[in-house]
Amino acid sequence: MEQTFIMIKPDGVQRGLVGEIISRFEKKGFTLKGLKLITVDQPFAEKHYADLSAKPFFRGLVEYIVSGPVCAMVWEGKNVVTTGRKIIGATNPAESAPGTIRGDFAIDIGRNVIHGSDAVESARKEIALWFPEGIAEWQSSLHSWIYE
Ligand code: DAT
Ligand code: MG
Repeated sequence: MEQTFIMIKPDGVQRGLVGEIISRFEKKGFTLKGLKLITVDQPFAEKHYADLSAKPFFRGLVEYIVSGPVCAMVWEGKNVVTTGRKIIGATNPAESAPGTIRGDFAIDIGRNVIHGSDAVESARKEIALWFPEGIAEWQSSLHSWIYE
Protein backbone atom coordinates (compact mmCIF):
# COMPACT_ATOMS: atom_id res chain seq x y z
CA MET A 1 0.00 0.00 0.00
CA GLU A 2 1.22 3.53 -0.83
CA GLN A 3 2.72 5.71 1.89
CA THR A 4 3.45 9.44 2.18
CA PHE A 5 5.41 11.66 4.51
CA ILE A 6 3.38 14.44 6.13
CA MET A 7 4.91 17.03 8.45
CA ILE A 8 3.04 19.64 10.47
CA LYS A 9 5.46 22.58 10.46
CA PRO A 10 6.41 24.60 13.60
CA ASP A 11 3.59 27.12 13.03
CA GLY A 12 1.01 24.34 12.84
CA VAL A 13 2.27 22.82 16.09
CA GLN A 14 2.41 26.22 17.87
CA ARG A 15 -1.08 27.11 16.65
CA GLY A 16 -2.61 23.92 18.01
CA LEU A 17 -3.52 22.46 14.62
CA VAL A 18 -2.06 18.98 15.17
CA GLY A 19 -5.33 17.36 16.26
CA GLU A 20 -7.37 18.99 13.48
CA ILE A 21 -4.88 17.93 10.79
CA ILE A 22 -4.56 14.35 12.03
CA SER A 23 -8.33 14.19 12.19
CA ARG A 24 -8.69 15.14 8.51
CA PHE A 25 -6.37 12.34 7.39
CA GLU A 26 -8.01 9.85 9.77
CA LYS A 27 -11.54 10.72 8.70
CA LYS A 28 -10.60 10.37 5.03
CA GLY A 29 -9.74 6.75 5.81
CA PHE A 30 -5.94 6.84 5.70
CA THR A 31 -3.92 4.88 8.23
CA LEU A 32 -1.36 6.45 10.57
CA LYS A 33 1.86 4.39 10.39
CA GLY A 34 4.39 6.74 12.01
CA LEU A 35 4.19 9.75 14.31
CA LYS A 36 6.65 11.82 16.32
CA LEU A 37 7.18 15.36 17.59
CA ILE A 38 10.74 16.34 16.77
CA THR A 39 12.87 19.49 16.53
CA VAL A 40 15.35 19.13 13.68
CA ASP A 41 18.66 20.95 13.24
CA GLN A 42 19.82 23.02 10.29
CA PRO A 43 21.75 20.29 8.39
CA PHE A 44 18.72 17.99 8.67
CA ALA A 45 16.31 20.66 7.39
CA GLU A 46 18.71 21.43 4.54
CA LYS A 47 18.74 17.75 3.61
CA HIS A 48 14.95 17.55 3.65
CA TYR A 49 14.70 20.59 1.35
CA ALA A 50 17.90 19.85 -0.66
CA ASP A 51 16.04 20.17 -3.98
CA LEU A 52 15.28 23.81 -3.15
CA SER A 53 18.81 24.84 -2.06
CA ALA A 54 19.25 27.24 -4.99
CA LYS A 55 15.99 29.10 -4.31
CA PRO A 56 16.12 32.61 -2.83
CA PHE A 57 13.74 31.60 -0.02
CA PHE A 58 15.85 28.55 1.02
CA ARG A 59 17.54 30.23 4.06
CA GLY A 60 14.23 31.49 5.41
CA LEU A 61 12.58 28.13 4.80
CA VAL A 62 15.28 26.27 6.76
CA GLU A 63 15.14 28.82 9.62
CA TYR A 64 11.37 28.34 9.79
CA ILE A 65 11.54 24.54 9.86
CA VAL A 66 14.14 24.49 12.69
CA SER A 67 12.28 27.15 14.72
CA GLY A 68 10.33 24.66 16.84
CA PRO A 69 9.05 21.11 17.03
CA VAL A 70 7.36 19.62 13.98
CA CYS A 71 4.95 16.68 13.88
CA ALA A 72 6.40 14.10 11.49
CA MET A 73 4.03 11.43 10.21
CA VAL A 74 3.70 8.56 7.79
CA TRP A 75 0.22 7.99 6.35
CA GLU A 76 -0.79 4.98 4.28
CA GLY A 77 -3.58 4.31 1.80
CA LYS A 78 -4.57 4.01 -1.83
CA ASN A 79 -3.26 7.09 -3.72
CA VAL A 80 -2.27 8.75 -0.44
CA VAL A 81 0.52 10.85 -2.02
CA THR A 82 -1.74 12.62 -4.54
CA THR A 83 -4.80 12.73 -2.30
CA GLY A 84 -2.68 13.96 0.62
CA ARG A 85 -1.49 16.88 -1.53
CA LYS A 86 -5.12 17.67 -2.36
CA ILE A 87 -6.08 17.62 1.33
CA ILE A 88 -3.14 19.99 2.02
CA GLY A 89 -3.90 22.42 -0.84
CA ALA A 90 -1.73 24.62 -3.08
CA THR A 91 1.72 25.73 -1.87
CA ASN A 92 0.67 29.38 -1.64
CA PRO A 93 -2.28 29.66 0.79
CA ALA A 94 -3.54 32.64 -1.24
CA GLU A 95 -4.32 30.07 -3.94
CA SER A 96 -5.29 27.09 -1.76
CA ALA A 97 -8.98 26.25 -2.06
CA PRO A 98 -11.19 26.61 1.01
CA GLY A 99 -11.63 23.16 2.54
CA THR A 100 -7.95 22.36 2.16
CA ILE A 101 -5.65 22.62 5.18
CA ARG A 102 -3.67 25.56 3.80
CA GLY A 103 -6.86 27.14 2.42
CA ASP A 104 -8.49 26.98 5.82
CA PHE A 105 -5.56 27.69 8.17
CA ALA A 106 -2.83 29.70 6.42
CA ILE A 107 -2.25 33.09 4.79
CA ASP A 108 1.45 33.43 3.88
CA ILE A 109 3.48 30.98 1.75
CA GLY A 110 6.29 31.02 4.33
CA ARG A 111 3.89 29.92 7.10
CA ASN A 112 1.86 27.34 5.23
CA VAL A 113 1.47 24.93 8.19
CA ILE A 114 2.16 21.58 6.57
CA HIS A 115 4.39 19.57 4.23
CA GLY A 116 3.40 16.58 2.11
CA SER A 117 5.54 14.49 -0.24
CA ASP A 118 5.00 15.35 -3.92
CA ALA A 119 5.57 11.86 -5.42
CA VAL A 120 5.84 8.22 -4.40
CA GLU A 121 9.62 8.31 -4.88
CA SER A 122 10.13 11.46 -2.76
CA ALA A 123 7.83 9.96 -0.13
CA ARG A 124 10.07 6.90 0.05
CA LYS A 125 13.17 9.11 0.49
CA GLU A 126 11.53 11.39 3.06
CA ILE A 127 10.20 8.47 5.14
CA ALA A 128 13.73 6.96 5.17
CA LEU A 129 15.20 10.35 6.22
CA TRP A 130 12.67 11.12 8.97
CA PHE A 131 12.04 7.59 10.26
CA PRO A 132 15.41 5.75 10.09
CA GLU A 133 14.17 3.68 13.07
CA GLY A 134 11.29 2.36 10.98
CA ILE A 135 7.53 2.74 11.35
CA ALA A 136 4.70 0.88 13.04
CA GLU A 137 3.67 -2.51 11.65
CA TRP A 138 -0.10 -2.69 11.90
CA GLN A 139 -3.20 -3.04 9.75
CA SER A 140 -6.36 -1.14 10.50
CA SER A 141 -9.31 -3.42 11.25
CA LEU A 142 -11.48 -0.92 9.34
CA HIS A 143 -9.91 -1.90 6.01
CA SER A 144 -12.98 -3.63 4.55
CA TRP A 145 -15.20 -0.70 5.59
CA ILE A 146 -13.03 1.74 3.64
CA TYR A 147 -11.91 -0.30 0.61
CA GLU A 148 -14.21 -2.37 -1.61
P1 DAT B 1 5.16 22.31 -1.29
O1 DAT B 1 5.43 22.50 0.19
O2 DAT B 1 3.74 22.67 -1.64
O3 DAT B 1 5.58 20.95 -1.80
P2 DAT B 1 7.59 23.33 -2.53
O4 DAT B 1 8.15 21.97 -2.36
O5 DAT B 1 7.68 23.95 -3.88
O6 DAT B 1 6.05 23.40 -2.08
O7 DAT B 1 8.30 24.33 -1.52
C1 DAT B 1 8.56 23.92 -0.19
C2 DAT B 1 8.20 25.05 0.74
O8 DAT B 1 9.01 26.20 0.45
C3 DAT B 1 6.76 25.55 0.60
O9 DAT B 1 5.86 24.79 1.37
C4 DAT B 1 6.88 26.95 1.10
C5 DAT B 1 8.25 27.38 0.65
N1 DAT B 1 8.17 28.10 -0.62
C6 DAT B 1 7.92 27.58 -1.84
N2 DAT B 1 7.89 28.52 -2.79
C7 DAT B 1 8.13 29.68 -2.14
C8 DAT B 1 8.23 31.04 -2.55
N3 DAT B 1 8.07 31.40 -3.83
N4 DAT B 1 8.48 31.97 -1.59
C9 DAT B 1 8.64 31.64 -0.30
N5 DAT B 1 8.56 30.38 0.15
C10 DAT B 1 8.31 29.42 -0.74
MG1 MG C 1 7.45 20.12 -1.94
